[in-house]
Amino acid sequence: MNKILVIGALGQIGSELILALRKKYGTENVIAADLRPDTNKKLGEDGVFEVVDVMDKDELRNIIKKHNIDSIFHLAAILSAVGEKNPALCWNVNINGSFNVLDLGVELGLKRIIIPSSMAVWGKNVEKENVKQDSVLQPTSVYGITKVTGELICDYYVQRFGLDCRGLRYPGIISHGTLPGGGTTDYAVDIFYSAVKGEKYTCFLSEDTMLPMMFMDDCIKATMQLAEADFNKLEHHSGFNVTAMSFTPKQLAAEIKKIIPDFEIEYKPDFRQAIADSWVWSIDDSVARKEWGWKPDFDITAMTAEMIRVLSEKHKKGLI
Ligand code: NAD
Ligand code: AKB
Repeated sequence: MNKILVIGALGQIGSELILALRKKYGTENVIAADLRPDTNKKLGEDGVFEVVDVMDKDELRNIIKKHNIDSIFHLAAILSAVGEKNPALCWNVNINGSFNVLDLGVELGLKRIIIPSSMAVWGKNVEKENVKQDSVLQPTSVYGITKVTGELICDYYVQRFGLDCRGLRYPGIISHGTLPGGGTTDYAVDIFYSAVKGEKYTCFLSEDTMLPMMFMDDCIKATMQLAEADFNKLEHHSGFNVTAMSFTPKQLAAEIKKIIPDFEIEYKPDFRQAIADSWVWSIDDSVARKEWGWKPDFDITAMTAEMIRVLSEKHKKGLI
């Protein structure tokens, strides 16, 4: 990868991935792009930022050519909760956007494309615990349906055109940088903002809703590791299972209370409960461990300590 384009660069994952990529490949070699302008110069200060709608194929082609891009991290997407409220938008962005990226990958002879998938690919008729790499994919959320379709079309481009396309099924990603963009696992980030501010948190999932999760540092590590893996050694391509931990809101609250004993939580499940109930409880990521050496660093205790440490500092400085 010599010249990289990150689409969806202002999002929860993109805003941190771009920093890691610029550190490794050089700021001038990593171009940020998003539908939204970088109004507070979050990413544009040190490097190039382009405004682009991934559904506008001609404009995307112009940007790829203008910067001699050879690799793309395509992170632009509509997540599960926003997707349930606007299925057509979710379909258009997630399916047509990915299709444009893949098609331009073939047309312009790009070296590598990374498109994340999600644990939302699972739904009906699948084991809830330690779900396997090649288990049944029957999601019930529109977001999950777009993610399964995205995986299948990536694999089609690998087989049909020899395009180097890769992806990971992220669990819920927990971070202290950029707020999440409208998913079902967002509670596991929001809860920390309330905790460090001394506020009671109202959780939109019930206390016993078990979901797989991962701290952002591990998410970046996994993404970079897969992106740099030897293509010839990969037996799978578009949807590697990865995970780091699984917990319920009640278990996370208990972990927070170990550091902030006065922390309080109440539960008022909303429409996101049905999405969470359709998902699995834990993931078997042994295939990623075998094919490209995946291993997480953060468990629930280490993640909680780091989230509270960083967000407490931000709160003291009046930044949140
Ligand atoms: P996000 O919602 O935080 O960010 C997505 C970014 O894409 C936003 O900045 C948005 O402005 C941009 N975008 C939306 N529509 C666009 C368009 N038409 N053209 C260009 N840009 C557009 O999402 P994220 O959490 O950073 O997720 C990145 C990827 O990882 C997605 O594919 C998502 O499905 C996947 N994923 C995320 C999580 C998670 O917990 N964050 C978990 C599983 C999978
Ligand atoms: C969401 O909740 O929609 C995302 C995801 C697990 O894909 N965080």
